[in-house]
Amino acid sequence: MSDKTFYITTPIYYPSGNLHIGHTYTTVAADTITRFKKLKGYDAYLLTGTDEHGQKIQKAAAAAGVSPKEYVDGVVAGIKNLWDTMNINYDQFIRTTDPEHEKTIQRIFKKLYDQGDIYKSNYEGMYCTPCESFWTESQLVDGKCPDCGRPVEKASEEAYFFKMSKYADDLLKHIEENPDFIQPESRKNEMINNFIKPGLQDLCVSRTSFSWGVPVDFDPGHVVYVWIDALPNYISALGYLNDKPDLMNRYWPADVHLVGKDIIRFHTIYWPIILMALKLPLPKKVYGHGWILLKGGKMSKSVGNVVDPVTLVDKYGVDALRYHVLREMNYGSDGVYNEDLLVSHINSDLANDLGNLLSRTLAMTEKYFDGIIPAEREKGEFDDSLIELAKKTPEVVSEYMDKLDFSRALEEIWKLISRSNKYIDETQPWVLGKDPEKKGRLAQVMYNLTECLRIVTVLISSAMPQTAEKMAVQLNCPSDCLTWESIQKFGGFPEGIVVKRSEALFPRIELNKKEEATKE
Ligand code: ME8
Repeated sequence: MSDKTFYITTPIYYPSGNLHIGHTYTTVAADTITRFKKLKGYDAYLLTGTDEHGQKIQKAAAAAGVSPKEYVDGVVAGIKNLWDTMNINYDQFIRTTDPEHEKTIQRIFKKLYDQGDIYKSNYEGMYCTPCESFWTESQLVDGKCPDCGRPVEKASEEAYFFKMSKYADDLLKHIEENPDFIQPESRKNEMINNFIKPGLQDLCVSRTSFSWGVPVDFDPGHVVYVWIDALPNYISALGYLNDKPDLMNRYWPADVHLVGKDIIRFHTIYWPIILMALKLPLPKKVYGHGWILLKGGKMSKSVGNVVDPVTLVDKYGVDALRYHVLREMNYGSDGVYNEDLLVSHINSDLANDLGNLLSRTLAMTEKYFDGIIPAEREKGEFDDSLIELAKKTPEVVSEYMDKLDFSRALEEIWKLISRSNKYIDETQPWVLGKDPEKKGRLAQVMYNLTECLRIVTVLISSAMPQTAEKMAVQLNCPSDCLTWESIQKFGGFPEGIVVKRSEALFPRIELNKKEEATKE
């Protein structure tokens, strides 16, 4: 096993309804970087999962007439299917209802209580009696309960609190001394100026008004509340405070917590403070990506304006959707989802640029050389600039991948694809093919193109694993020519290989097919 480790996590999602294209983006991005790190020889570990406790779930289950556990089991099965559909190669799926997680949470709670970081007090808020829910002033809609619209009244309940303020100075110091800790940079300034510097409130970490949660074992009636149950999933999954801490020793601290900007505050303030209290090292980076927006604003389960990834995969295929979300979301900014953009990515980038490059190259190799490029080759004009680009692309892609700038990484791969297509126009193999004297030159042209396709296959394999597999089959490339090391030099496509052209990688989407998808 490699001694270079890489541990990355996604948020654990609420199983309060089916997940949408926004959750899909985060998880596809995490899967892509994990696959890329594995390609580069890292022992990479991807954790995802579900955040299953809380009043909302308890109520949804009651409304459905089932127990909370039955309710979440059903939703979680659907989420696991979604990740299979999206080709997500996670190493572990953690559920906050896993008994091991629950035990760890109880141990963490007790430890923090014993050392004086958690204390008992009263939680005050606005209470809706029919819904049995506490709300903060800011959550109210027109001064009424945001769930049912009925009046609320001031109330208080006994609760435990976590001493956040005690660690504020240490946190600020850590953030300032570790410029990579919060990414992108703009989010760092927001956290410091809007939240840490104005002063941190102690955090309410238990409730008595509902029961669907991890019980506080030394104080029956209290359940652990939200973030202190959810955030430690990143270490409970590794066996923290249980008798098998091997994964913890191997992978902690995490290299990246990948989250959306909606929860960056919890990951860069609450979570590091919990870790400081536990005397554990902090994650190396928390990366808060932007939102996928629909025309009307952020997609959300509660607003109901969601885009179902499974429908899109059925229509367009998994890699088209993976490519689209990764390409569309620029580093740190929001991206807009619409089906026209997805279709235009498929038709132009995938079918025209990539698909045509493969099919034209293989068709010509078959036509002129029965599928085997001869070893007698003659160098010529245009070769050098293509080869130069092919040689430097892997490193440039790697730099963007490490920054988690997937859009730019793909853009760099597509520069090589476009350059290869241009090389076909420049060298005009169909003209060379007519002249028996030019056989050697034609062989070199086909070799260079096939070699670029091999490099592209390796480079896209993390973002689009299924397409890379199909390309490898058509190129008939043995697996030792599909490694990261093998694309560090130009000329690794083996001699004597018979290429095998088959169906198009991405059939063009005709307008009427797209309209059918939109109608649903
Ligand atoms: O917040 N665009 O769960 P959640 C991009 N359980 N990403 C989006 C998105 C959108 N429109 N909508 C959701 C929770 N996401 C907690 C997390 S972690 C210890 C606990 C993604 O189901 C994005 O990653 O609401 C966001 O942070 C996450 O889903 C929120 O998922």
